[in-house]
Amino acid sequence: MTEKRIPELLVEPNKFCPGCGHGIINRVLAEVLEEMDLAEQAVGSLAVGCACLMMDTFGTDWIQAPHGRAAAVAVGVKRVRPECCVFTYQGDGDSMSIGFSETMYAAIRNENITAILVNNGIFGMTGGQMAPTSLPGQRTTTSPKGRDAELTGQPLNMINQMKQLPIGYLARGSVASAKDINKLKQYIRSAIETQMNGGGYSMVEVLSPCPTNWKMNMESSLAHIENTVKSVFPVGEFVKNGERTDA
Ligand SMILES: Cc1ncc(C[n+]2csc(CCOP(=O)(O)OP(=O)(O)O)c2C)c(N)n1
Ligand code: SF4
Repeated sequence: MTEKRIPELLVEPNKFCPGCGHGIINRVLAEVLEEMDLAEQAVGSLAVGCACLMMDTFGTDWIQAPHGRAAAVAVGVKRVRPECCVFTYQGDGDSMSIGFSETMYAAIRNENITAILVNNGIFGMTGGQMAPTSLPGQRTTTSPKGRDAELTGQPLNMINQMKQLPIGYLARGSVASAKDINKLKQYIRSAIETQMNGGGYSMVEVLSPCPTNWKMNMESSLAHIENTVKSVFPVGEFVKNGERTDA
């Protein structure tokens, strides 16, 4: 068996907690950008959260946006540098809570950017507070008795919010297994191909573990995604080449 080469874009070991899904997603994204020969043309837009730890270790060009505003900043970059491969990389607290409006309006306007939204069901960096995606009954530091959906609403499903829009590509993947990681790579590749072909807005949501704040080990956090999280947030492709796959 030949050893797999570490992508050159991963210039230093990542700084995420052991078992964090961000490290896997970083690796997949780096592989896709290198295989598509886009490493030099890629510009990432980051705002807040653990995602920002990749700024030092992932060797693309980066632009730092205010909390929630990564999509708005990415749109600005893409409009003035259309030859670049412009992507956002954000957690769910950042992109779906404070940045809900910016995330949605980039999709509503069918902006030609790629959004990678990491759904770990929690605000990771700030200590495990409830996120829009926290599951009913999920214990977090701000819902210690479990999320009460009567009081706080049901988890936000961004795919459902976006799939009726005239956009290019929409998928939800996961890092729960090797099979899922391979599919995730195809989804991210399809999203970036959509952008580079001028096909409009593309978004890939990724179900990802936060073992530190979920207070689980890596194995049980991956089993939790497989057995519980996926039943609320189904994985698959929902829009491809501008057409809904479930219509
Ligand atoms: C204006 C502003 N308000 C609050 C914060 C604090 N803050 C930092 S990261 C974060 C949320 C991160 O959660 P998420 O986007 O889910 O990413 P994760 O860390 O889980 O990957 C918040 C609220 C901030 N940096 N700036
Ligand atoms: S706090 Fe959670 S999301 Fe942040 S690096 Fe650690 S495991 Fe990952």
